[in-house]
Amino acid sequence: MADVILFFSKLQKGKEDYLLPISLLTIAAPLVKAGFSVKIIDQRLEKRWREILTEEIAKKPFLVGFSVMTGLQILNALEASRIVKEKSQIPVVWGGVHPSLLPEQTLTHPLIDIVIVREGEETLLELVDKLKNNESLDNVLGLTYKKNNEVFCNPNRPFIDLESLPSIPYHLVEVEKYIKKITYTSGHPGREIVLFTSRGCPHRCGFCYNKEYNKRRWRGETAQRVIEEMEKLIKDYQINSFNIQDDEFFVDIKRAEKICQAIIDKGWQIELSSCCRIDYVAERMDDNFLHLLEKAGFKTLFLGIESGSPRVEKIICKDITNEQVIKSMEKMHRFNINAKYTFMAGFPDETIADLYQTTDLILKMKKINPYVRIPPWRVFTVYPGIALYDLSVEAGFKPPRSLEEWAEYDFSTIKNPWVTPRMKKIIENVIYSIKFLRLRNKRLNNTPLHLLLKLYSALIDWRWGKHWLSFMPEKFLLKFR
Ligand code: B12
Ligand code: SF4
Repeated sequence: MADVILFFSKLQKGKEDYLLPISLLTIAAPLVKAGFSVKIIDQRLEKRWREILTEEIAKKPFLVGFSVMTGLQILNALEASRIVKEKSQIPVVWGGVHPSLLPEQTLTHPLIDIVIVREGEETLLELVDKLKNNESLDNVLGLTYKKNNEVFCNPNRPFIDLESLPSIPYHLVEVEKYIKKITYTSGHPGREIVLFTSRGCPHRCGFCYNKEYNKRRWRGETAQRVIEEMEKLIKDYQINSFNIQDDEFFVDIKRAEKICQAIIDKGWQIELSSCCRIDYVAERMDDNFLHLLEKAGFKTLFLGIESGSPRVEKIICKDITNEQVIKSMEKMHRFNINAKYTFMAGFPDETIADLYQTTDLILKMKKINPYVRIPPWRVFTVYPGIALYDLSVEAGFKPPRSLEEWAEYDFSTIKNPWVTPRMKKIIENVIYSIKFLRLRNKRLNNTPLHLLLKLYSALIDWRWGKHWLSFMPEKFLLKFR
């Protein structure tokens, strides 16, 4: 029997891209170290999850914990929580980004007993101890809970010293199922896994959870700890590609340098990818540093630009300039690291003129590097706790009032009330046509389609240059061809 059940619910309706449930593995680590047994159920992989959950509940664990992000994951976690509640008196505990940012609203739901706010490792261990010994929860930092139908919010727990955490108990899951055989890092065959080396971010982008969730505090593991973790994964699971999912890996440049140097010294032939800020490349990374990244195996860096309009950059507090974008591009162009420049649209107060400033910036970037990689734009979504939340409400966003409403919240379509039908068309047409800008890809040079695509790509360039993006009749012709 397991003392604690931890449940990772599905994020999407159909088939989904799944990564290791690190949130659950990391909170399981102190429990395992303290001698508690833990069972992880990943709904994404387990067709029989209902039966497994029911069997486990019958063994009377101390609690069942759920890791929850905003969106559909809530609905799936509610369905599983209902099974626990219908079949037992076992406490249902929710943790993760969504309940941490809205603990009281989350607890008004009758299926949830306890919310663990922010980092869960120490709080969960203390909670399990208290439940085991039938003690009061009054002094457990980081807990919000119900007692006699009244909600109590204990003070927050200070951020954890990452060095104090026990190593991740990978044996609790079937790691092989989470190893990507086509890597995200380079798109080539390999054995890739996710890796976290730090938490938080000191910056203040208005669309990001970080400012509220991590209070602009960045905490990094030491280079030595990171290398030990990688070594273990290489040895135990023959990993040769690491998809680093830190909020911002490069905050401590010296640490990043040490990690890269150690990889080179060890002679590992591995690939790496992560996010990185534009201003870091422009202002803090010299050619020696970029060369070191290349040598260590960095194949892809995701560089967030979001908008080409200085006015929008100000609204979203991105704190970068178009000059830094161009400067970082010129630098990256000299190295064999795939830079992917990401954009967003649909911010409150963004205008059509702002959107066209962004397309102009992209055209300028294409002049420097015709093969510049720009993934389809993302649409701004209002998440709990983000700095742009109040401005979004002022602009007409109706805040969901319950877990069910947050669950139905849809990030895949352009629904922000301030986005006019014309802006929506432009955004959709940019997202559609950016594929053709991207088709200027070296790999297509010798294909029979090449000439046709080159012609269409030139038409797209011309449209972008003329700001004629609200009407694209050929989109329908191509759709029905
Ligand atoms: C990997 C990842 C994904 C993966 C899924 C995760 C997986 N395992 O498969 C994929 C790629 C599928 C994904 C998708 C999306 N993601 Co995502 N994702 C992340 C990312 C980069 C890492 C998550 C992670 O594992 N962190 C590491 C662990 C250690 O941290 P943690 O999850 O916060 O867990 C700690 C605490 O929260 C707590 N905790 C967590 N769970 C539990 C459970 C219990 C019981 C307890 C006690 C404690 C606890 O303890 C943990 C350790 O301290 C985060 C950003 C980040 N760096 O964290 C964004 C992030 C979570 N994602 C985010 C978003 C917005 C999305 C998308 C909506 C994006 C989109 N537009 O499509 C989608 C869809 C999500 C959905 N709801 O359907 C937002 C969340 C915003 C929100 N309010 O929920 C984040 C914060 C990114 C951001 N900067 O805004 N994501
Ligand atoms: S978007 Fe990136 S840089 Fe901005 S606050 Fe979030 S993690 Fe930091």
